[in-house]
Amino acid sequence: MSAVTTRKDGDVLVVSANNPPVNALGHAVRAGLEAAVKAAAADSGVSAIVIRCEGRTFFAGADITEFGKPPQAPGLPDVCDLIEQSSKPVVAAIHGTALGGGLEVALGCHYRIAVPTAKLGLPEVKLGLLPGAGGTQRLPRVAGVADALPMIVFGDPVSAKKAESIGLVDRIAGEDSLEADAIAFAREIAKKTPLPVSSARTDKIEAAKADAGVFERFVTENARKLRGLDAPAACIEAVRAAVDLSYAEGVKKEREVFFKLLTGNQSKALRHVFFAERAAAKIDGIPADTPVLPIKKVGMLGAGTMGGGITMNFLSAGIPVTIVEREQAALDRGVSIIRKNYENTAKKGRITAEQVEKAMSLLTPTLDFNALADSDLVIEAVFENMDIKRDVFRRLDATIKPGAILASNTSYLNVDEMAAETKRPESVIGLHFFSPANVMKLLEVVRGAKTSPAVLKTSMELARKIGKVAVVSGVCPGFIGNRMLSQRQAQAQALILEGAKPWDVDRVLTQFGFPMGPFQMSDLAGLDIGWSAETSKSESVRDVLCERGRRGQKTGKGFYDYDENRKSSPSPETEAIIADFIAKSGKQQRAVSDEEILERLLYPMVNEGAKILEEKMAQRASDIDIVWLNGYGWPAYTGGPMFWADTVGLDKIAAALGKYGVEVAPLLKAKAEKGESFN
Ligand code: 3H9
Repeated sequence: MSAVTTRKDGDVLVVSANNPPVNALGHAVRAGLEAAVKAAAADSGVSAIVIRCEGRTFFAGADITEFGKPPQAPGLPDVCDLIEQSSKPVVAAIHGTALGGGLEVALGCHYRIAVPTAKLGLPEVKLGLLPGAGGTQRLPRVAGVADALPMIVFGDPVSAKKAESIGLVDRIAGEDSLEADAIAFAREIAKKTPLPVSSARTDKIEAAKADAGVFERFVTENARKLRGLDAPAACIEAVRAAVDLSYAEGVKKEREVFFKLLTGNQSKALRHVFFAERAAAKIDGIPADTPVLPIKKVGMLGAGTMGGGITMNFLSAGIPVTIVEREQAALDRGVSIIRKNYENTAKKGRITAEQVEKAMSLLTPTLDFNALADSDLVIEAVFENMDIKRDVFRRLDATIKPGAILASNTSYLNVDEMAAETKRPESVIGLHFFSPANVMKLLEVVRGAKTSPAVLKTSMELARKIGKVAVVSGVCPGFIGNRMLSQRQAQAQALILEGAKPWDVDRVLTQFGFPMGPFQMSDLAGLDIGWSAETSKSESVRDVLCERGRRGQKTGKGFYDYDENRKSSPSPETEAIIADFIAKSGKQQRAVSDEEILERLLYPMVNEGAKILEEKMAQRASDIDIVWLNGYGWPAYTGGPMFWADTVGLDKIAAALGKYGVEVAPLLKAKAEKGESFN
């Protein structure tokens, strides 16, 4: 079937695109649109044109898979221009999501009609790009600079209603009568002259010219969000050109910047992330017809910080949860924290009071373990200790109905050992949520040796339902994320014992793009997690810090000193403690360069990632990237550790690891020697 077909409804030519799944504007679609508009021009029986899409959505953008390949005419900017130059009015009929190039096509049209549930946006910035088919020039002219700026710079879509209020949509159609309403609309405006041509409009540009501070204000207000990124700054620049320059000059500028961004590393990385996220949802080695088990009731064992956070994910998705604790006080505390979290979100206006009550009404707190019996899935979040976990799995196996999934939220321990305590190891899986579990996007789905395909597939589907980005991991200590983190932690400790200062280590990582470094992270989490005053023997810097009451932000001091506003400053006491350790070891403090800090923190992680791949603990290198991007704040514009390693060069990394005395993983070594990459 061809990507674009036409039919006549009286004097209206209805142009329909059909390019599943999202009607991306690939070459065949562009060529089809061009041919249809040209045919309409030549046909005296046509007085207006409707452009619409089959399937679930209006054009969701340019075809991202074509980027980086030789361009094939007609280009999207030319198609948009051709539509705009049509002497017969063109109406865009929008349903689903009109995104990127899709919205640019709609902006090239003279009129736009949308169903109430439609969303319209220019998300190119999320791919490290800017709209490259006139979007940065037409949207400000149609919707005004103040509304166009955030749409282009942040890339979030707006609703049809909002679009109507800013002049981006001319009319709202019936949800189920878009095509008919669009044809009626086209007939109505067919004789109206002159045609509204987006690129020729000046009214809203004049208004922006009168408000000289609009760009400066926007930059100042959003400085933090834009840190480190190339594309948002380029977007602002392009919109500024829409105000300062003619349309033709503005478009020239847009195109120039688009190609610069397209070939830059940030966009390559962000496009990698786009496809990596989608690849992560796919499970290797299970039959396509594997069933998904119904999960209508969840049981949660443990109402602590993790248990409560995990519970909220299900409540928010409308799935009832029975939560079990051993003591009433702990249960009450857990439930009240859940409520408080919801109420805080409501205070910020992100959910309504009714939604708070709806979520809470789905929660059944109890001290009775047997109340979990009819759950479809039980997740345990009890203390991280194998003996305790083993015991819990024995009890779960004896209590929970057959066929139900038994999951552990362990962040480190062997899921197969837990499964071995049950008579249904095929139903046992690891669901490793990250703290705070109601906020963090990542879920490591740990596939045990005997986990059944149905249990695995169900867990992945469930993750999507509760808004998580799930990655399949094999069973190994720390799974994918924490296993790599421990390499970084070990190097961070080693670095400060050679002379690097904790604040230098943190600074190098934040400059790289992490939200915080390892020592800031320790101070935030509390240095005394897993430390005990009774057994502490001043054996590590951490021991001594804790012994001296420096237990992190909560005590006003840790690696850093904190003022009453929790603002940190380097601590002379910490520095002295570290110097003491170095002196006792008989070594000399030395100056450690920023370059060495960065290489020693990140290269061993890549090395561990290579081992994880080799052992098949991760399905693909890009899954490792997704773990680090969503669970640990690795900056997306570098693509994640494995993609980043490719851009650095595996030979360079292997050589540096050798220099620092780290044994190079065989897979990394082999790839480096052959000049290969991970992705
Ligand atoms: C652009 O437009 C540049 C222009 O300004 C200038 C040009 C000169 N291309 O996300 P899903 C695939 S840049 C190719 O799971 P959902 C996707 O990989 C573009 N493929 O569905 C997946 O494949 P698979 C600006 C695409 O329902 C499948 O479709 N536009 C594209 O959860 C289903 O996707 C954007 O950035 C594409 N543009 O969400 C919008 N889009 O099944 C990007 C999707 O093999 N797209 N695929 O894994 C989206 O945000 C979501 O896909 C959407 C649907 C919200 C539309």
